[in-house]
Amino acid sequence: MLSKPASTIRFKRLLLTGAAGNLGRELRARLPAYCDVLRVSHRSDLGAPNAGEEVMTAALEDKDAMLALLEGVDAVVHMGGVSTEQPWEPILAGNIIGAYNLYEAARKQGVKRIIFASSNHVTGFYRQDEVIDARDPVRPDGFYGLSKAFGENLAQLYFDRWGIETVSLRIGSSFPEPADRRMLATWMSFDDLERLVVASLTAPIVGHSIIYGMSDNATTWWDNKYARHIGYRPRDSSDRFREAVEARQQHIDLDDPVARYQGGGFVTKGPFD
Ligand code: 15L
Repeated sequence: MLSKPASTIRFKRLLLTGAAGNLGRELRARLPAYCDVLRVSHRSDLGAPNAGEEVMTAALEDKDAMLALLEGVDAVVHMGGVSTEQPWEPILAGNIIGAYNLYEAARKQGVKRIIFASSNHVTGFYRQDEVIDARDPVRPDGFYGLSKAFGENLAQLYFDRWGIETVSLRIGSSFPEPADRRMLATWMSFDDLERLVVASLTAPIVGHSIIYGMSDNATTWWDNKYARHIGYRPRDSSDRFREAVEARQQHIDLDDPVARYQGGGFVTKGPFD
């Protein structure tokens, strides 16, 4: 939790989807500092609301439930959906149909800004010796990355046609600590996640912007030069973990695609049949 909120701007009602997921749980604890009411949702029951919360159960593939979920909210932080490589069917339901239902509900309910949890796996088949930016062509490393690329394109369409703004966050690896040498480049602390989400919610004008979600790491594969208008300033860095991580993982086998590509382990996951 930040000792001082990242912004003094307050929303009346924010919606957080996927509130029981790994990052959803972090943001559930942090977003009340920025709104009068935080509406939290998940496909399964979240239990009783905390102070300042409204709890709603909604599966992303349930169109009617999604329409009700978006009623009366100022902005959405969309963390819901499938967040790992999985068989096609759950990805289709959560990330393709679910994303469509979310944007349709936003259009019908007049919601004007969505913060979309995209992923670095949209570009996971770039190599670890390449530095890319948000305008390089997508190279998904699986069906999960492909579904996130769909979500980003959907966001672009809903901005161009209906003026609904989105910041697509190509989140790297947001965990308490970087687990391996790949994550020295991809890691984002939970405090920086909060800074990134709040900057994306409060930047005056974003259209459809894409930004990689990472801390201020010395090693980096991503250049956020097209997202400076968002005003995200990471304050953490994976560097303080480097010694311990390198001691644990001295040798890297470059014949292994997991070590060669930015998507790491995702590039060899599946198929699942
Ligand atoms: C993701 O998109 C996943 O949601 C997360 O669990 C991590 O695996 C992360 O990417 C990563 O690339 O480390």
